[in-house]
Amino acid sequence: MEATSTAKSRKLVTLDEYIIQAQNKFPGATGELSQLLRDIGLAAKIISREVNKAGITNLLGVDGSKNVHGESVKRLDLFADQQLISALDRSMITCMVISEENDGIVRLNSEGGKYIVYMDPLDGSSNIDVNVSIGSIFSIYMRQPRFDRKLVEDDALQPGIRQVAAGYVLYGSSTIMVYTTGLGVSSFTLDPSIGEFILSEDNFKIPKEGNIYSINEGSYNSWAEGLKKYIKYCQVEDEATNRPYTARYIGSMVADLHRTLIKGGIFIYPASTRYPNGKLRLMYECNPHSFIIEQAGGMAIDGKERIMEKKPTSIHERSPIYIGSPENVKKVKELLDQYENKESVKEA
Ligand code: FDP
Repeated sequence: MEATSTAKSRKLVTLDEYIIQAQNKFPGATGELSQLLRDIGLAAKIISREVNKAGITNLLGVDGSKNVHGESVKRLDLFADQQLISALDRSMITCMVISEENDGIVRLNSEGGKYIVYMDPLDGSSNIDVNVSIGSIFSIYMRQPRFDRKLVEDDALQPGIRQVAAGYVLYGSSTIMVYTTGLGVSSFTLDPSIGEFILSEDNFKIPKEGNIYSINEGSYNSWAEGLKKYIKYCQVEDEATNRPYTARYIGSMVADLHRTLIKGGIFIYPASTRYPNGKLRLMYECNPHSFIIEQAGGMAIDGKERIMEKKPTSIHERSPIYIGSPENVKKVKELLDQYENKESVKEA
């Protein structure tokens, strides 16, 4: 009896319906951004299907070439890149794509298209072979209104605060799409039996403080002093502040960020000797996640300044990142200011 009435009162909303309902709240909207988000949703379903059967269809493993960063390219990375680019090209709304898999900008057929899309088609790719969660990330900007000349890379160099939408798709125990257009954060779970993303959470909020810290501690020796002090702070026993915190590090940014969004705490990828500017990419890893986390009430900084206010100088640049619950980020910033913002990163 109970179950029947719950089922009746709970209307399932698909991603497409949700996007159209959201668009209807803006009478002047052209529907182009909605179309773009739906295109990404469609590509995500195709990628999800291939990720799930990658072992069987032999899409796993390295294809032999290196991407622009000298990293081995896995076949699934290439597949995801192609799917997303062709989905974006189809509706003639996007003029340019910047992808982790491509050195320069990719001009699409619609030169006059309104949007520029950054993406990491398959983030966490070193986890593909071991069946650990991976994801696709996207970040969308409006093209600046200068249609008088050919598009150049500079047109894409806009700070994160100019993003009009951003999101990720996590291919985990289920496939989840999370996005924001600046009006809160929504998440959708793919129901493979009907091939639809179904709304699972509207207006996501991150806990103000969390007791999980997430960082690759292998490079501890080369961190600056303030960060070392923060990690020690996380490990101290103190009942009143719920310490010691728990350490969790998956090694796929999307998966680590998704957990942080739900459970709170902090994810850090700092500068180190190996990666003096951090490892993660400002435009298609740090900015889109920062937009989502801020929209959920969290914070994201590079140790000194707000990630989304950083002025990019190149499309593939890297940035350190400290992102998560506001109280956790404020605490690490306090220690960074006290110690390493006054000194440079220590040698190992
Ligand atoms: P990957 O190299 O497997 O693609 O930026 C890429 C990324 O994964 C992130 O998803 C992840 O958070 C990070 O690198 C992991 O780096 P470490 O192995 O150095 O911890």
